[in-house]
Amino acid sequence: MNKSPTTKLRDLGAFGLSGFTSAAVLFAVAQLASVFFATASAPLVAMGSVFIDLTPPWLKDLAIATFGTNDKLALFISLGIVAAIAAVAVGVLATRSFPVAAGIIVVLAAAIGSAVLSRPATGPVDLTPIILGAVFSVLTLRWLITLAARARSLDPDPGPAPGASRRNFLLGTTLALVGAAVATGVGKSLATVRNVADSARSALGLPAAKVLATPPPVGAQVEVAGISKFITPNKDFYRIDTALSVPRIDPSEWSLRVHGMVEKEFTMSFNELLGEDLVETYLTLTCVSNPVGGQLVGNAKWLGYPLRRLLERAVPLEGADMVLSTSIDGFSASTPLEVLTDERMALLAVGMNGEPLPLEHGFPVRMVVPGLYGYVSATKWVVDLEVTRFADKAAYWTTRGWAEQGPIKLSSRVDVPRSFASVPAGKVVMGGTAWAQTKGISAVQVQIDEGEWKDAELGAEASLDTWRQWRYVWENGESGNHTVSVRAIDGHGEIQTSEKADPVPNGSSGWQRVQFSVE
Ligand SMILES: Nc1nc2c(c(=O)[nH]1)N[C@H]1C(S)=C(S)[C@@H](COP(=O)(O)O)O[C@H]1N2
Ligand SMILES: [Mo]
Repeated sequence: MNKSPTTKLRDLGAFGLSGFTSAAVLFAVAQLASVFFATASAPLVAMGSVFIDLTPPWLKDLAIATFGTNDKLALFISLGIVAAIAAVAVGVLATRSFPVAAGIIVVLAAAIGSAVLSRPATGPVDLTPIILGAVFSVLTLRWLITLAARARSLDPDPGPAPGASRRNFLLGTTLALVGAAVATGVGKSLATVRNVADSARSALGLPAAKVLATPPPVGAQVEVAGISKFITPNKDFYRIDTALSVPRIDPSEWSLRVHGMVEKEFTMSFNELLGEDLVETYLTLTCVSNPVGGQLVGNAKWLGYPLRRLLERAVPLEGADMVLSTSIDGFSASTPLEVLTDERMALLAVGMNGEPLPLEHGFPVRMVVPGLYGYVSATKWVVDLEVTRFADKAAYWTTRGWAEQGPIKLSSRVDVPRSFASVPAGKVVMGGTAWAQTKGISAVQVQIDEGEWKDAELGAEASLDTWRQWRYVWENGESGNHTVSVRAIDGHGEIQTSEKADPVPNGSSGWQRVQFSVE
């Protein structure tokens, strides 16, 4: 018996839909079950995390350049698309042989299972969600394939009413898809309810600092319409990390282990940490992936315990030159021991802008270190400090092609005018920011078109570790297209280099040049 092409297509569609639906069931069931296990027991989280760990630096950079801080959403969507295509293929394959299709689901589930097991802080019990997901998925596929076969237009034994069996198939598919959606929704709400970190954070009252930060002087915030805020609100603070799902740490269960090349190993609880003499400091954090003119930089008031004090207590041994800090989800950073013990205010931070750290910025405890890019210093959700040597250990990004040392490069940025902005003729007010943590900014200069470099006015200096805003008024903006370039001079008199460099391997450089037009 020969089938018409449309009938064949419709059959294929039905089987593809069965495959898609059973994959949706797999993810939904596993997602729901994962609420009761480690975060990384959820298939998408586990797969995504493995993918991120395998991402070469150029691809990470491209992802950030293309999607900015939506890079994680983009990853989830791509994973979803790949999974959907695979699922449709499995469904079509099931027409030939159900055991082979089921076998493929089992193999894929096993691969996801090994991704789950490869995450730090997961164990064999965390395989439960994917096992449940796979079982439900195979059962769903079996059921829908049977319904689809009955509904096949030219089935040798179509049963009494082919119309009715087609309806049954559609009903079954709808039921399974709705079930999957409900399971996902319930999983989401349960995860919120069970989020101990969230409730602990809301309940937490941070102690006052023993040493208060001097408030930024009046005039640190430069008044130019459209300029960035001198203090970045927590909700606007850039977020960069490898954590696909934000670690949820109950502070009462948090502890920090300090060990390695030290005379006295010790472990500190959250309450002990809060009992120490805490200090406040304003500090501008910067990401090594920040392109020239980029937004991966933010300035906040931090509350914490000086890492210097913590390390004094441990007494590092002769020959140690690095501290490897590790987070609960396996990220690590290697920071020169020297930097953590010299006079700068490197902190084990618990507070950000007067609040406990937001979950996505490291609750309950992270590091912040003046003068170093985040990837070599600012470990969020930190649980372990090992005093060691660069010769013996390597950190997360160092093993992925980024530089072992990451001092922040002297940089400046134009906030106003925005690229390709069109401004009224006459007085053109420009502004932006510049940073050289630990050295400070002594001057910012701007150049309009190919003109002379002119000094901008500087905002008041809050500290050497914070950025400094600038303002420049171009008195007679003439109609037409123009460019403005900016460069900074640090507190030691060094001029920002014009030499262009990409973020990989140790930070971007070059002068930002913005094109705009005067009406
Ligand atoms: N646990 C953990 N900490 C981390 C990272 C990470 O991926 N995981 N990324 C680092 C990087 S690259 C930067 S730039 C800063 C960013 O801190 P923020 O997200 O609070 O701005 O966190 C650092 N700390
Ligand atoms: Mo970063």
